[in-house]
Amino acid sequence: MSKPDATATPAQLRVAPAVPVSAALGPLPSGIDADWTQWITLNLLRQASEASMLHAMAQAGLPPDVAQQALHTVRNHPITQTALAEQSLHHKLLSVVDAVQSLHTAHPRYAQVERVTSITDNELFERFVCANRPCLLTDAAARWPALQRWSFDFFAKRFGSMQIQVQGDRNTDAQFEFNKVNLRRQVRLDDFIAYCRQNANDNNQYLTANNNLLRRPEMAGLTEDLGDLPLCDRARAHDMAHLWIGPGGTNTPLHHDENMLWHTQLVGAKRWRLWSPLEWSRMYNHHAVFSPIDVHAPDLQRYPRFAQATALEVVVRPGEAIYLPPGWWHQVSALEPSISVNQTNFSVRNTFDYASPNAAPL
Ligand SMILES: O=C(O)CCC(=O)C(=O)O
Repeated sequence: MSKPDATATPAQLRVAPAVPVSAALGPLPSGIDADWTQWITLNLLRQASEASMLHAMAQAGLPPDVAQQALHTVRNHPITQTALAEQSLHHKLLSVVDAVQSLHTAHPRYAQVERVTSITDNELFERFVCANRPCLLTDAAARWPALQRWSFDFFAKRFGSMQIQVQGDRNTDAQFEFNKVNLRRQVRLDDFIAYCRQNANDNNQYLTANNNLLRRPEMAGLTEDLGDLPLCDRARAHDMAHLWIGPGGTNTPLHHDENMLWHTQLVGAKRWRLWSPLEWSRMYNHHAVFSPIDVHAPDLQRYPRFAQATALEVVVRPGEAIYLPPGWWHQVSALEPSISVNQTNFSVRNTFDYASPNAAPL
């Protein structure tokens, strides 16, 4: 991507404070290292209250005068001032997004996920893809062989001896989805199936989309049991379908995907909670595709704007599929032991340029 030219001169910029740099800076008090400087800058940019910053610094053992002086120095630094000024453009964009979203939520049926039956490609495209709205397709898998055949018994009997990779020990890590690479565990498929059947309310182990199980040679031909979905290119289902298997009680925490997908339920039911990408300013997306908010017990002291976000909620049952447009935030809970498949093999454009910042901590 080409880079723009620099602005002409400092006089034309006019964002830094009109004080001499030496006066604005002052020395950073001892005890304030690069980590603290970054922490203060990040919190200033996130508009954290001064009181909460001073409190956190006191908790970490910094004397109050050191904390005050560090805050003053970092806030008045020309680099911070420039970042804050540039960030005001981001806030302007957010205010436009908020205005559009407040019009969307004023619709009397905004919070409902529309249920549709036998929808054509064109209808899906015009009513949901272009409008960037989710929907629930009630008869999605009605005629799929997978709906009849794919049961816990089927997987245990036919593929039971396979070693598979699941996410395990999720209960030991509050950020289990974020840290999923560390939580990879190998298990026998029949042992995992037995575990799923026995547990009605457990989030400790879950076979999620990252497993690539449907691409394993042992399961060759299995994706032929998946039938058609509107706007989907069935020939690419083998490469772009992902299996999810888990007990009741699994919790996929709040995140968004970078493309659109169908998620079809084959066994058990799941509750989906959805938030539009236009709720951006209320989702606290500080890292990659994740939000730190636990939607079951949101910390509104820390994430107060989430209280104003409007959720859509729907339960997806066997044979039904949810269409999830790109960028929609979602949290998913299994109400029962569950088997489902998601697919991204759309016959229309389904790759978007997403800058995915990784630097900031949760
Ligand atoms: O079913 C789940 O637990 C999560 C599904 C999901 O996040 C997805 O398909 O993108």
